[in-house]
Order: sequence, then C-alpha cells, then structure tokens
Amino acid sequence: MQEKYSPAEVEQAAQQHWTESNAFKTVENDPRFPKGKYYACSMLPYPSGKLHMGHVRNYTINDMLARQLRMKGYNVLMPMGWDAFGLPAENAAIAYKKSPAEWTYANIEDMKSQMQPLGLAFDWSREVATCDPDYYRWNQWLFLKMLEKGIAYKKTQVVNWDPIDQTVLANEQVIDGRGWRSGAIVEKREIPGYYFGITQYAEELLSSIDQLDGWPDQVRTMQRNWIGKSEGVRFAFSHEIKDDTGALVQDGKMYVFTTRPDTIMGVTFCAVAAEHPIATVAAKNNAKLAAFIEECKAGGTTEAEMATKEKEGLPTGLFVTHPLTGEQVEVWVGNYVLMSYGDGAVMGVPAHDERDFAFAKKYGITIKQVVAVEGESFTTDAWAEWYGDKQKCVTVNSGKYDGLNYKAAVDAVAADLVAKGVGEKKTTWRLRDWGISRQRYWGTPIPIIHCDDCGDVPVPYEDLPVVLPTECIPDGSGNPLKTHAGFLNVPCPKCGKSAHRETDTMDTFVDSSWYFMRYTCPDATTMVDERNDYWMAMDQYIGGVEHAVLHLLYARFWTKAMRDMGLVKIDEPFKNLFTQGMLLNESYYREDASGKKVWFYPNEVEVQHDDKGRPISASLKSDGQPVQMGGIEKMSKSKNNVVEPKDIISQFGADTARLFTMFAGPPDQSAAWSSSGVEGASRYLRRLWATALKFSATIAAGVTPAANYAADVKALRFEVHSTLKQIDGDYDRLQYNTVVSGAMKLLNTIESFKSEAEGSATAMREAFGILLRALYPVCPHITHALWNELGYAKDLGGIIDAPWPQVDAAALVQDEIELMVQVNGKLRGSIKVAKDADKATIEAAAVANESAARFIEGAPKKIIVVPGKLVNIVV
Ligand code: ANZ
Ligand code: ZN
Repeated sequence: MQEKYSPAEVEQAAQQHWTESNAFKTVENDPRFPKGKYYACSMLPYPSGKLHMGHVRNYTINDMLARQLRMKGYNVLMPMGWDAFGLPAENAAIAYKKSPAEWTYANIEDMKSQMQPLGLAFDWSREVATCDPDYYRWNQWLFLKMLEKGIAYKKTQVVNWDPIDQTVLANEQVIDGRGWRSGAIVEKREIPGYYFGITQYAEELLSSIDQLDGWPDQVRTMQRNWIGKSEGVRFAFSHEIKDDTGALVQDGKMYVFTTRPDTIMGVTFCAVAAEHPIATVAAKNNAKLAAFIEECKAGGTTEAEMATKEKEGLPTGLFVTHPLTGEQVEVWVGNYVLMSYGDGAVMGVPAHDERDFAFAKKYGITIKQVVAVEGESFTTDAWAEWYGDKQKCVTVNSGKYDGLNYKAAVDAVAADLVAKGVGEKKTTWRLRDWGISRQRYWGTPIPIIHCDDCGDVPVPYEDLPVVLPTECIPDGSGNPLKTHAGFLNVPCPKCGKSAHRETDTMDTFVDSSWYFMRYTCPDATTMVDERNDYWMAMDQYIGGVEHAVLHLLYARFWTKAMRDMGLVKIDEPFKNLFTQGMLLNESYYREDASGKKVWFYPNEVEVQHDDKGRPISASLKSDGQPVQMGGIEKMSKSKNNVVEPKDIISQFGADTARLFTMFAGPPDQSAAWSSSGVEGASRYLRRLWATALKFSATIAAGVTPAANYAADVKALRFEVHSTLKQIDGDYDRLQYNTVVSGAMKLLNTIESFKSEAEGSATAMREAFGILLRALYPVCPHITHALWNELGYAKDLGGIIDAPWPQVDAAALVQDEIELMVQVNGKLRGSIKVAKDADKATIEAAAVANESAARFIEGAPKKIIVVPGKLVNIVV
C-alpha cells in the first residue's frame, strides 16, 4: 500500500478500472440486481462549454443515489445528455462566426471531458443530444400525431418584433421595450404559429398533482397556481354600443368573469382591457383614450408586471346595463385588465376587490359595501384583508340576496342570471395553450410544407426527419432558413407542385419534454420501445427549482399525450422530484473612478476576521489595499466568483471536490463555497488513507470471526452501528451532508480505538468496511482503492457491487447506558449504569457522581429519574 494518498493516481486507476470493465453499462432486467429497476436522472444541461461547481454538486447528488442503490441491489439507470438547441448557440455563432452546430458539438465534447474526471457513474452508451436528427425526428413525429389528434393546431399569436433585425425576439431579449441587439423599439405583431393544446389536459394536470407525493410541496403549489383553476360565474352586461358599421359590439353583450358573484350588487363600474372591442370603439373619437390604449398595449403583460403596476384607467363615456338591478354602469379602460384572461372585462366591485379598490380611490368612483364579516367594520379609508375574504362573508345591502353566505349567494345569483339567460357558472383557467413556434434557426424544424393550392401540408411520416441544415451562420438579422434554398424549396407532398417548408422551429421545451424517455432506448427505431416501459416512470428526478413550472408541466403534459396515443402506460413521468440548492461564493470588489464595480477573485483577497472569526474587512493580496465585501452571491462570471471544477480537481482530486460539495450543506438548500472547507475535505481523505495504513495489519487479521467481544470492543461496535443506522436514514432522505458528517464521526471513532482485547481485530475490520462503504457513494475512488488494498474485495468483490452494510441490531444493545445528571434542572455531569439498573442504584450513582456532588449539600429533597435519559437531583 502506498504510504501517501495520491488522488491523481488513485482516481486515474479507479476510472480506468470502471471503463475497462464497462461498469456503468445498464441493461434491462439485469439478473445481478434482485430489487428491480431504479431510474435516477438529473435534468440535462445546456452545453455552454463550461462545467461549474453547481453541476458538480447536482451530479454528485445523483451519483451518490445511484451508487448506493446499486449496492442495495437495484438495477440503477443514470444517464446524461445535452439540451443542445437554443438561442445561446445562435448568439455564439454571431459572435464567433461559427455555425451553431459546430459550436454546440465542440462544447458537448468539452463539457464531457470536464465531467469525466469527476468519476460519475453515467451510462454514456445512452447519451442523447437533442440537436441530433435521430432524436428530434421524434419531436416531429409526435407533432404530426398531435396534429392528427387535434392536440396541436395553428393560430395567430402576438410576438415581439424587432423591425431593424427583422426578427422575433424572446421576452428576455426585449430590454426596456427595445431589441437587445438593434436597440429598435419593439413592436407587437400577430403572426401564425403552432400550439399544443395543453389546456385540454388542464383538469388532469391539476388533479394528479395530488398523487405526486414524492415532490416538494412548494413545486406542487407552483404548478397548481400556474394551472390556476378559478370557479365563478360568467355573465353579460347588455348594452347599445355600436361600431362604425352600426352593428352592436359583440351583439350587445359585454361578458365578464367573476369569482365573486356574491358581490354583484356592489358593482359601481366596469373595466375592459385595452384590446377589448368596446375600448376600440370608444377610442375612435377620443384621442386621449386612444393614446392611453396604445400605451397599455406597449407595456409588459406578465402577471408580475400586472400585479405591481400602478392601477390606471380612463372612462369611455359608454354605459352598460346591470343584469340584476337594471342600473347604468360606466365602462372604463383599465391597465390591470388582461385581454387574455376570462373575457377581457371585469365587473368593478371596489369594496371587495383590492385592485378595484385602488382604482376607485384613485378616480373617485363610488365604493359600496355588499358583504360583511361579523365583528369587523368597513371603511373606505384603506383596504383591509377581510374585504376580500369570501369564506367568512355574508351579503348585506344586496336586496333580496341579503344574509346569505358565500356559497348560498353564488347559487342564488347564478340561478337568477341563468333564468334571465345572461350567464352561468363557469370554470376559468390561467393555463394557456403552449405556443411552440419560434422564428429561429437552431431548433427542431416544424414538419409542415406550405403549398399555394393545398395550404399547410404535414410532411409525410416516411419523409421524417426534416433535417435542419447545420452549416448556417446566423448574423442576427432573422432566420437563415428563410433564404436557404436547399431547405426551403420542396414539392408539395399532396399535389407535387413547388412549395416551401415552414421555417419556424420548435420551442426547446419540446426537446426537454421527453429526452428522459429516449435515454431508456436511445437506438429504438420507434419513438420509444418496451425498454421505456421497463424504466419509466422515473424514480427520482433531480434538478433546479427554476424548472418547477414550465419544464415539469410540459413533461407531464407530453407524457399524458403519449399515453393517450398508446405509446406509454404511465400517467405521470416523475415519481420523486428533488430540487437541489445553489452553490454560492464570497464576492469582492472595488469601485473605479466612474463608480463601476471591478470584481476580484476570492483567492486574490485576504480576509480579516474579528475574535469570533467573523469576517470584518478584506484587502487585495497584491497591493494590501482594502476591497469591499460584496457578500455571498450565486457563482457568476460577472462577479469573478466562479470556482472551476478542473482547478479543484487538479489541486485536490475529484473525491475532495465531491466530498466538499456534499458536506457544504443540505443538498436542497444553497450552500457557500469555502476554501478552508475544501482543504478540510482534503485533510479528511488524507487521514482516511493514513488510518487505513495504520490499521492494515489489524484489518487483515480481522478476517476470523470473534467468539466474543470485550467491553471496549462492544463500545466500538455500538458507535459504529448506531452511526451506520443514522447514515442509512440520511441516505434514504437524500440528506447527504449528514452522511458525510456520519462518515467523519466513524473515522474519529476508528482512529481513537486502541484496544487489543478480545474481538478487536474483527470489530476493526467490520468498522472500516462499514466506513468505506458509507463513504463510497461520495468518494468512490479512494474507497475503491482502500477496499482493494485492505483485502475486502477478496470476500465481497469490488466495492461497486459490495453489499450495503447491515446494521447489527445486537450491536445496538448496550450493557451500560449513559444518563445525564442534573442538579435543580441544571446539567452537572453524567453517569454510566447497567442497562437494567433499578431506581435505587441509579439514584445512588447520581448522588455519588463527583461533578454533581459539588452542587449538593446535605440530603437531596427529591430525586427524579427519567428512564434512559436523566436524573434530576432537587436540593
Ligand atoms: C368581481 C370581483 C369582486 C372579483 C371581488 C374579485 C373580487 P382569479 O381568481 O385569478 O380567477 N378578472 C376577471 N377577468 C379579468 C381579466 N381579464 N383581467 C383582470 N382581472 C380579471 O381572478 C378572478 C377575478 O379577477 C374576477 O373576479 C375578476 O374580478 C377579475 F370582490 O370579479 B372579480
Ligand atoms: Zn399542393
């Protein structure tokens, strides 16, 4: 055995062994694994080219899970792939004048080579890159199937249009209303696009969230809110408002949707969205209103923007009739009314809707209370929460509806509206159909051919895939497919006349909606085959909480659509979801003359601490002058606080990098990088090596079973098995930081064990074998080496498939137990007594305890024994 731990040698040898033995190749129904399949997968990365420590943390979580479950007898699948289409590749192409394909494939190679030294147990034979025609042909295939089934369809959509670059912009490319590259004022344009009818699945997507009990509650709530089911009433205000042609606008009915029909007698105005037909009519002869409408249309329309924006509006001078009171109600245009929700119009009840309240206060509109809560008083001075609390409310000032609770009032109002033929109960959803058309080059081509005679013709199945030309170098001005004759010009599949291909490509969320199924059968000649039935549903999915809504919802929808086509048998793709936390790091900066922040690498900086070890100031090592402490921030290139895995690996080895990222904190929470933490992890592994060396002869001698264990050996076994029990529980909960602290405790216990009494060698061999296996999923290389060096492999085979150690219940039975001794409730010492000692013996031992005795004068008043825990002496 080598005297000194050399991570580079150890890791190289272990990885070579795994590669040569094809150790991570997974096959279905592998008879070596009696417990059956377990599919554990990390969300696939975007191949940016750079692997960062955050990736290391995520993949180590995945790797620990996979390696431990394999030892427990599961057939574990852990694949990896690349989310390879998308905008950054096009931007890089513009910057470097390279095709997105070249850039992407080079990055994949590069990132893979940065992943390899980490020793992750990926089955690379199942690698998928979503930009590969063998993959995206099935996006196209399922798109065509969805068209056939009416799940996919075409309609016009409003997009951000950059008039200089002649291109559609994603929301994040619009900065302060201007194109990110051209600086041109962005226009909203209506253009045709394809949609997936995810709303057809809204009810099921919502109700089956209840079954996803292996998902974090937070994510389930976010999904529920995103789907946003609202139950209420839809009804019409009648009116005489006419358009230019003299026709009644919307047949004289202005529909609204409300979740509070119980407040209908409190309506004092109505508000419509800027795009509503009544707003259009009113703006004809009203320049001020027309300008306001234009302003509203240009502004952002995200939920967040709507919620925070100052409520503004203008009256239209037009009136509608209240269906129950017959009163005339003025219509306003309000910037908080969304055209895309409900009917784009609301009944304004300022007393009980917070937005209407703010609006009415601002414009002096009447506020009329129509519901009350016992014991609460109403004023129009300021908004109070209870004004909107429907569950507690009873109707007041509402004529024939007075005195009803929420449900009764809703039923009564709805019944009257139904009787008048102007409304009914209705469920409204926030969820919208998924627009998948992107006017972009680097994505899956939408398999449609446009023919002047036949219209939009689906590409015949046998002509798939529609291959994306890979040689284009976009220059930022529009989609290069639009001028690519070879791609564009094709005969119409129906009539044979010359026609042209659709040049839009699919949203990259399509790619990530099912890649995890393709891993199960990457070479299948159909979209998926029976291997997918074996592996899916996935047992554990691991990824960032930033995907809590869109990606996970799309993947759930896609799975249900595939199920309805008979392609899969499952209803939900992911049984368990784990959302890992981010890795953060200190940041340091100085402001230059212009006030711009210049950031320094943490290792260029010396930090001064106070006597409690808290950082108080920092200075630059090179000039000794102070720098500002920027706090602990997400690792980011712009703040110079990124730590590169390759630097840590070359200095300390992959096992240290992995150990640190797991020890840094609970995996589902963010954790801070710390150089001293990394050094600590490295020291621990050197100690592990040294301890193995020190005890190697004892461990070798320990192969013979012991007939009996001396008392101090029993104490060792008690420590080891109770720690193992803790570690087992932590593995089950993916609480890997305390797995590491358990392993640290085990090493301390082993290191300080000096006995040569009966059974000591056997117990030592057992203890070290448990430590190595407990630590193997975190640090697979060093434990692989020591397992072999210390001779465990002779009995148990390589550590990769060694049986997971069992807690020996007998070792947990203690002959002696420790009890805390308190005097007047204050902890003063502890005693060891026989496990079955009687009360008198315990009391005598407690009173005799030296450290407690110092606080006792004369005879104690009372002694209380809490069995198994403590003795309290009252004096
Ligand atoms: C009157 C009312 C009184 C309302 C009250 C609420 C409280 P959720 O729960 O999100 O579905 N609303 C309807 N259509 C709208 C639109 N296009 N843009 C903005 N707001 C709209 O919200 C439903 C409520 O949002 C509806 O119920 C309506 O205001 C408003 F005390 O009607 B309510
Ligand atoms: Zn045709």
